[in-house]
Amino acid sequence: ERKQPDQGLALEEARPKIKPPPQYQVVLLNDDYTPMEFVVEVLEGFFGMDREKATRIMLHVHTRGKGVCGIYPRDIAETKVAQVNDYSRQHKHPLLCAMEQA
Ligand code: NFA
Repeated sequence: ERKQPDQGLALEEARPKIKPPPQYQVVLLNDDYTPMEFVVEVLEGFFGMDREKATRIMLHVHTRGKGVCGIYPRDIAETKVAQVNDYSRQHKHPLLCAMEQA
């Protein structure tokens, strides 16, 4: 039986550059109209925060203009942004959610 040429140990010789998938910050933007309670409920419902953390992040967005809700791979970040914006529009609030590369 013929032997195949020795291709070496792939794990030792082939060192493909692999990068971790880019991460994205999902952020909320402040506005003058969305009720604070609605923002807290969004942070609890879509980002798994307890009331204390959700209130802290909401107040940060309210006073600083923007705040990070979570950091995710692109597909998950895109889904969160779409879900939050759809939910806010359904409730007739102008709350804006967006993503930024981390
Ligand atoms: N600024 C809004 C208000 O005073 C509350 C708010 C907080 C809105 C965080 C959007 C994001 N009702």
